[in-house]
Amino acid sequence: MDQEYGEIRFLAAIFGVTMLALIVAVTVAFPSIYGSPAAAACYTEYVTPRRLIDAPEMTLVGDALSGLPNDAAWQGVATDGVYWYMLTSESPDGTKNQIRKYLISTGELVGSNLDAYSDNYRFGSGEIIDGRLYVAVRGAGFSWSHVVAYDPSDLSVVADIDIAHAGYRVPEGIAKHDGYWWVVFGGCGTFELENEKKSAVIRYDADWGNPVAYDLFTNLGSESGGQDIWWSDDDEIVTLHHDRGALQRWRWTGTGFDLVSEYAMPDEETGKPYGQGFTYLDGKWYFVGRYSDRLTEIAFPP
Ligand SMILES: [Ca+2]
Repeated sequence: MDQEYGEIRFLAAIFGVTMLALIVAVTVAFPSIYGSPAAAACYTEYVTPRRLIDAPEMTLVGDALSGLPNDAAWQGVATDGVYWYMLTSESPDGTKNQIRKYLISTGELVGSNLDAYSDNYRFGSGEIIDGRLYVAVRGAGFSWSHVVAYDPSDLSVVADIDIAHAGYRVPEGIAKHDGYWWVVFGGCGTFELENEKKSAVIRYDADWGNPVAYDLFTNLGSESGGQDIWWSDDDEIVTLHHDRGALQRWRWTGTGFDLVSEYAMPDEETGKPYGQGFTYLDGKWYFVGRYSDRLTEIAFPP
């Protein structure tokens, strides 16, 4: 009897060691199963939100557009200097993804695509880059992240690009800088771990290959993630954090982003801070007023 147990235990031990070796081998050979190393960190680590203490306040200057149709300014804005392109993922009639084009000089609505993408997905913000309107689009969960390009003249789809990167979700804004695409994501990790709000910037090659993730949450803690991105000056980006109601400047170090400074956003009329997409034109910053149906110029403090 004892000898039999001994053999069973020996075989069990051999089996265990073999399985362990197999798991290690598979993990090393196929790291993408668990996402990039940075993505893996999203799953395991909760970072306590850093408090926004004594941050300088951004200054409300005035509206560039107001009285927009309900929810037309829900997500983001892009511009080519002649037109504003207002992006929304909501509308009172239930249609999800809409683009409205306004002539900046007069504020006149000159074009729209009120069924710009499948209702199964949601627009984030976007920008005019290389003569196209690029919009970040998200699906539910982790596995679906796209960038969709529109022809600015008639707002028709000209390209639809899968940019999914394991562990990261909710692409919210797009920039192009130094020959790379830079997409800010609103979250990584799982909802269950309350890590869903960690934001990151993912860099892609010019052909959208070779994604490299740069987590921003190390500095910010876990809260609602990045809503838009803009490369400013030589080596800085600006991002905005939704529920946090704060704008951040980050300096590119060559290997990541260091937080330079943070600014508190003013409130919309509803009492909630401006916290969605934005754009930059002729030295001025413009933010969508999600709850107040407007586009507003807001300045950095002197
Ligand atoms: Ca934008």
